[in-house]
Formats: sequence, C-alpha cells, structure tokens
Amino acid sequence: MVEVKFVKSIVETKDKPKLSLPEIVLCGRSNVGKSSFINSFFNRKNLAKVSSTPGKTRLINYYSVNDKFYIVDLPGFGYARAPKTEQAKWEKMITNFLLNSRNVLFAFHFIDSRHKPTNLDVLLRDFLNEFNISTKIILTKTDKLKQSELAKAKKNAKEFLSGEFDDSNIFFYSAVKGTGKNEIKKFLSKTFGFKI
Ligand SMILES: Nc1nc2c(ncn2[C@@H]2O[C@H](COP(=O)(O)OP(=O)(O)OP(=O)(O)O)[C@@H](O)[C@H]2O)c(=O)[nH]1
Ligand SMILES: [Mg+2]
Repeated sequence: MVEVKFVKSIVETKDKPKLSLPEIVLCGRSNVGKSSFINSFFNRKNLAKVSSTPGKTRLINYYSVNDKFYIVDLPGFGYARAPKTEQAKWEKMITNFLLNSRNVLFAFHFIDSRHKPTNLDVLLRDFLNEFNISTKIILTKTDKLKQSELAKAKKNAKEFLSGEFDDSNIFFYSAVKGTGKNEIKKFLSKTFGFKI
C-alpha cells in the first residue's frame, strides 16, 4: 500500500524535514497542474492545495511516500500578475533550495501541453542543468488536446530537451482522466524498488 502524507512547508532549506530521504522535485510554471498531480496521482482529493488562480503554492511543500522518499512541490513561477519582486523572490528561493539540496534524485518539470515551453521554462531547465539534476518532463492537461495536438506537444518537448531526449523522459498526464498515471507509477516503482 502506498502511504503519502504532508510533512511540512518551508521557505528556507535550513527548515527541511529532519529525516533525510531522496527527493523528487516538482517544478514548473504556475498553474500547470503540479499540485493537481499530487492529488490525482495518489488519489487524494485535498492533499495539495489547487487553485484556478495561479500562485497558489507559495511555499516549498514536502510530502513523504511510505517514508521512503519525498515529493517536493515547489512554488510555480511566472504567472501574469506576479510583480517583479515576486519573481525575484521565487528565483532566490529556488536557487537557494537547489544549492542546499544534496538529496534531489531528479526533477519533474511540468509543462502545460497546450503551450510551447516558455523562456521561463528555459530558465528553469538551465537552473536544473546547472545543478546537475536530471529531469523528466510531464506534459499536463492532456485531456484538453486532440491526438494531433498531443503529437505536436511531444515534438516541442523533444526540441526543448534537445540532446537529452529519450522517449522515457517525457510523460503525458491528465489529472482529470488519470492519463499517464500508470507509466509514472511504473517508473517510480522501478526507481525505488517497491510498488507505487
Ligand atoms: N483540464 C485539466 N485541468 C487541470 C489539470 N491539472 C490541473 N488542472 C487545473 O489547472 C489549475 C491549476 O492547477 P494547480 O494544480 O493548482 O497548478 P500548480 O502548478 O500547482 O500552480 P501553482 O501552485 O500556482 O504553482 C486548476 O484549476 C486545476 O483544476 C488537468 O490535467 N486537466
Ligand atoms: Mg501548486
């Protein structure tokens, strides 16, 4: 059985949970569906706060899975009405987090499948590269796309990943329909050696 629980919210890495475990980081633009992913993936309605108003997740939220690894939900960035100071705060929080994270195993970079990766996605990708964090892309909200549009979204993601492209680095996901859940479960089960 998979047991997922909310552990704590932090702003600074000095406040990380005491128990040190491998971490999977969820990152991406605001409103792409990171928090919805947590709820739908673990079949838990209100584990993570979801909102149609971007910028819902302002803190770094830790969830533990079977006390074997953490899912870390990072605040989204780049929502339209965010003031510049807010953006600067985000960059500082994320770089500080990455600088002080010894336990990050990999990141899931979330991108709305309806949109091409933006310059903010490039910025995030470059941050992750700089810190040598291997990344998988999760293309979200696929329930809103037709098959042909999905193929285009995948092509854009491939271009975005360029050199590192390999089919296993891109997942399609729909929090509404549950698309992609099994592939990601399989991948995580293989990574951690227990059934998720
Ligand atoms: N149709 C559809 N809507 C989705 C999906 N995933 C998320 N949404 C909607 O997108 C909006 C934003 O979702 P969140 O999960 O709060 O996004 P987030 O990435 O956590 O946003 P921040 O906390 O601002 O970083 C909500 O209105 C969700 O209901 C999906 O797979 N399909
Ligand atoms: Mg969120």
